[in-house]
Amino acid sequence: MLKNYSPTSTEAWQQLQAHYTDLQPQHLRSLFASDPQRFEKLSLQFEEFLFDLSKNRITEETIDLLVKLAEEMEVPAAIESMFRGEKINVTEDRAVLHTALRNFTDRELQVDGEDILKEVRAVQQQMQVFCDSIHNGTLTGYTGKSFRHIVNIGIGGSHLGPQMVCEALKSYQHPNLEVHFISNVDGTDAAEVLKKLDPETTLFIIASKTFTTKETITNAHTARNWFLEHAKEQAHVSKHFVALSTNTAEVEKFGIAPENIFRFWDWVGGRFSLWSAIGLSIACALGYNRFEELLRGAEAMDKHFREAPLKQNVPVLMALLSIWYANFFNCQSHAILPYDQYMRLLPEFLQQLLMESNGKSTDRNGNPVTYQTQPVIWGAAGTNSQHSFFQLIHQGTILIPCDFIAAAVSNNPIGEHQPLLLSNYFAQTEALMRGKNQEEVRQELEQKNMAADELKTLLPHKLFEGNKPTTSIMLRQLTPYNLGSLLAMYEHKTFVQGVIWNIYSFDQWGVELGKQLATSIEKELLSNKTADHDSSTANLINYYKGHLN
Ligand code: G6Q
Repeated sequence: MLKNYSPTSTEAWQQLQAHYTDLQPQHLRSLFASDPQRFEKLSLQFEEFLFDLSKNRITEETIDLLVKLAEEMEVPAAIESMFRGEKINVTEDRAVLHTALRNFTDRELQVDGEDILKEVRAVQQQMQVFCDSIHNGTLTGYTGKSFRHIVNIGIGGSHLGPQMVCEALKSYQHPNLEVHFISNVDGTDAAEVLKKLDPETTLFIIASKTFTTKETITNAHTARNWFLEHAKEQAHVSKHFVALSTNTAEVEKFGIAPENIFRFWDWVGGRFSLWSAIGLSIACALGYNRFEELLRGAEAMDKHFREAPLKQNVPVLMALLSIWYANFFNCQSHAILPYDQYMRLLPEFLQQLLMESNGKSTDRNGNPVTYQTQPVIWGAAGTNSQHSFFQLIHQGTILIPCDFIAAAVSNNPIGEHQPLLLSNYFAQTEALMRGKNQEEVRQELEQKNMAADELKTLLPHKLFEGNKPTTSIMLRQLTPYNLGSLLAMYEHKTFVQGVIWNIYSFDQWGVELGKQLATSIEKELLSNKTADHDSSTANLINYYKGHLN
């Protein structure tokens, strides 16, 4: 079981505090200048990836102390507990085994007396047969036409992962299929997607672990009504609707036949579920073999995470860096900057993964934590983001650690685009690290023959402090396999941060209160009843009711 004590009570924490005081004033420029081996010492390779940590505000001593912190917080034992299927999701009394979904070994893995790997393989087989029959045209719509549109209806963990992966791997997509996503309960989402579809060639995938999520069930009914307006006969529904769920009873109530249900299990958390049946839209879009490559890439990272010593363990080191910035530099945000248009939804996906998992303020004893936990995750694709918010990262008053992610080989090698993209990628981390000092700005302005007065006025605005920490993650090419490894890395990083912060990463009670209130307010909106609210909420509801006609 997971250990349970505050990280602040460890010896390493105290040592890190002292070390921070020494290191904080030092500039990355001088750290590079004083150690020609800095890159070699502070970078790691994993298969086709290069993880360059050297532009972070760290030294080898920082890594040693952070690793000591991980040891004192018993991270290795926690990793084993997760892989072995112990019920580490204590508040929901569940195991956490998304790793079992990409475990291709022939060993057994028992949960509550069942070999879950056998069940996993059975569903994977069902998914493969289904995808193949869509691609080879043996599975058709009610008029005998092949499917051309796949629509995933789901929200949160049943939406963000599949959508992000489908977008990231678009260049591998089956040429005759288009994938669409409906998630928001705002009718606009469904309306805009349905407009583009032909009911005869559209397959709806209703993705919901619980099958009770209001948004998804409402969207599913809207889709079914739209479909029936065209298809007329109820019997045709079974040819166009399938479900991905752990709750077969609710799915059958909705009218989906048992053979059209792709199961998964309560030990798969929503935001960790793209590897399960929830990934059916991915498998349909790419073909099952490529979906399997994604799983195999994740499996390789799982193996590394479980076996590599902490000091060479990529997810562990990535987690420790985040702890270093959140708890010692007091950074309250972290930017994810993929220099890859296909990966532009990665920040959104990681927002849920990290913020829903570790946005907690109660420790495992049930006490309020006394230190910062998850910072805000945000970001957008480069180079677009350079032309919007990079100003603040370079010259603002807050320190924002960034992950810069790029593939060496483009999936769309057109003209000089890739060298141009990557020159920006390299330039930004270099600029953030180096900055531009007085002397450099002065020289630059003098070369432009600027008048002394003007130079004096402009100089302070052109200064760049530099010393901004970045981690560069490079991969050879964006392939299903490599994407699998990258996502698994972030999943494990998330877990390690939670272990060190002594919080439970796999529940999400914080989303419940809003849901409960929405359910009772919905009743109020659909009737003449009024309930007791604060004056703000009451007047907002009145405003809405006053504009109904
Ligand atoms: C993820 C969360 C949450 C969940 C959605 C959808 O970890 O639990 O985002 O995925 O609320 O839930 P259902 O799949 O049950 O519809």
